[in-house]
Amino acid sequence: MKDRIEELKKRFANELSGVSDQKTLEDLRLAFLSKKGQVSQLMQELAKIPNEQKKEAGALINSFKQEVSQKFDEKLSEIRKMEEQCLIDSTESYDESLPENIRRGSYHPISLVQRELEGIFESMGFDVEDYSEIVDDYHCFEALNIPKFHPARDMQDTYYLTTPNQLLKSHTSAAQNAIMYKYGKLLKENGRPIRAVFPGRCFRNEAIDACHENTFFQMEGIMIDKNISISNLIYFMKTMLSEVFKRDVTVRLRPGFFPFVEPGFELDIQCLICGGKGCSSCKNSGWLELCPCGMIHPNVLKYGGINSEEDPYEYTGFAFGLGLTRLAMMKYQVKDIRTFNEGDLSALSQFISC
Ligand code: FA5
Repeated sequence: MKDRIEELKKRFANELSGVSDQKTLEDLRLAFLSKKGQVSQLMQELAKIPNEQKKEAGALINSFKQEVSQKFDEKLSEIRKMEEQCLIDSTESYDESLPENIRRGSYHPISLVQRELEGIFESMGFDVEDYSEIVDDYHCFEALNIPKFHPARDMQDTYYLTTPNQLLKSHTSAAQNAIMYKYGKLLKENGRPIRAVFPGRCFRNEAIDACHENTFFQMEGIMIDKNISISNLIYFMKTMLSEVFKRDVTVRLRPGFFPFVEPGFELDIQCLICGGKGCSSCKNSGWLELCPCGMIHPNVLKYGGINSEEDPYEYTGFAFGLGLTRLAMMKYQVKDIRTFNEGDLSALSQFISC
């Protein structure tokens, strides 16, 4: 048995030295260590030798088996290293000190303004909410105190789906009712004021010009608590504008009619493209409607489950509907709103470093 093992050791060493790939190595392993391999055969022979020799022979077979396994593992890692090195050697080499020439993507200017505004409002304790683009008539109009056939609907003609009662939202105010239901319980039970902004894409069947698109973005905001007044509204609007423009901008507040606020205002910004002289971007008026706002109408608070019929003024709040696309026009001095939807990369990629 001893001689036989010595002879197998030599054979294994000899064959192993000629192996240079994993497939041949696996064949060799099977030849020695599989069920029908040399080591198993030695074990079968062990049964036939005299009992007094079995102990020593068994120990020899075991040590041979361990040696074969160990050498096999060593060879395997050697081959793997070799193969890895071959792969590295065959890979195209490059000089990492060379200047790169990769065309990077960039955020759309409206996304940039949206993200900036979200950060500003978050820092003032507002939650940022998402809302769907397809809504029903109730949320887009009726919950906002605009009953069916109300003339105010004419200002927001939109696109109706073939599915009954479904339409593309014409303004982000369509989310107000859902937000009131989402946070109303916390307001009434824990006294946590509702402070939320909800940006979104809006759609209107609109005659398109330099400052009107049929698809544009708004960012709605609401704040509801006890004793919220117009002063709170003006404070948040002023803070937001000074943070966005990082310079003094001239704004004006004038009365505006929206059925879902009372009183309602139009907050206009002096056109930053022409400095107020009048141009196509501001329809030659020198001003651009940017952020209508007002105190939320008692009916809207009632439909949103905030106030009861008995006490319609228990909670009060303000709402605003910021024209995000127009804000992006003013911030980046983009003269024509259509630039944003044209998909012209040479125009849009200029905002990469903003
Ligand atoms: C509204 O949509 C109201 N929901 C806003 C509001 C919210 C009022 C809360 C009061 C309280 P308006 O239709 O004016 O209002 O649109 C708001 C802003 O969206 C406008 O000032 C303008 O900046 C922008 N906007 C409206 N229509 C377009 C359009 N076709 N293209 C680009 N921007 C538009």
